Amino acid sequence: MKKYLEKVWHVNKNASRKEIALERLSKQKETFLAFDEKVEVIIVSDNHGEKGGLQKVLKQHPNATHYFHCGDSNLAPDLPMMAPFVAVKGNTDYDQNYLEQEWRELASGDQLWMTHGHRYDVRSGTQTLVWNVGRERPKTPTHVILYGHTHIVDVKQESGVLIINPGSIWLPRGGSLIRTYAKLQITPEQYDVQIIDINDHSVVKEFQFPREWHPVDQVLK
Ligand SMILES: [Mn+2]
Repeated sequence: MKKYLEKVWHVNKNASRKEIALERLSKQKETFLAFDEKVEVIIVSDNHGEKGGLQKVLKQHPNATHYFHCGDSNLAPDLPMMAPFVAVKGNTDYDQNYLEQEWRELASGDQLWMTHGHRYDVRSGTQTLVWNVGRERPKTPTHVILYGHTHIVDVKQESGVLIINPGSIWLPRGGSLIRTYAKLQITPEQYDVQIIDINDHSVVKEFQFPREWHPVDQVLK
C-alpha cells in the first residue's frame, strides 16, 4: 500500500511540475510579445579591481534599465560603483555574495543568463556555454547569454540566442588595446548592441539582430 501511494504521488508531482512549467512559459511568452518600448542594458566585465571605469560607465549611462557585470570585478558588491550591477563570480573573485551564475527576466521579457565563463571553456569558443544553457535551466527559453573572462569582445546570435562578451573595461586582450563595455538596446523587433570605448564613450562596433520568441516545443522536451 505504501509503495502504491508513493508511486501515485510521484506521478502527480511530475504532472503538476509540467503544468507549472507550461503556465510559467506562457506568461513569459506573453510578456515577451507584449513588450512595446525600449530597454537599455549596460554590460561590463573584467575590471580586475579598477574602479574608475565603472564610475565613468555609470556617469555616462545613469538611466539604463539594467546593469550587468560578467565577473572578475575583484570588488565588494556593496561598493557604490558595484551596487547598481547584477554581478557574477569570476575565477579571481572571492566574495561569497557573488554567485557563479545569474538568471534575470529583463523588462522586455527577455530571459537572460550570465556567467563568467571559465567553467565553460570560453577560451576555446562558446559551444560549451550554449550547449549548457538548456542544462542549467531546463524548460525555460534563453534569449540572451552574457559572459566575460576572455577579455575579448564577442557579439553574435546562435540558435536564436544573443551572446555578448563586452570585452574588458580595464585589461583588453586579443590584439585590441581598447578598453570596452557594451550597451544593448532592445526594441520589440530587434537587438542593437554597441561596443563602446570607455576612454571617450565612442562606438567601436555596432551589431543588429532580430528578436524572436523561441519555439515552445524545443523548450519543453
Ligand atoms: Mn576571468
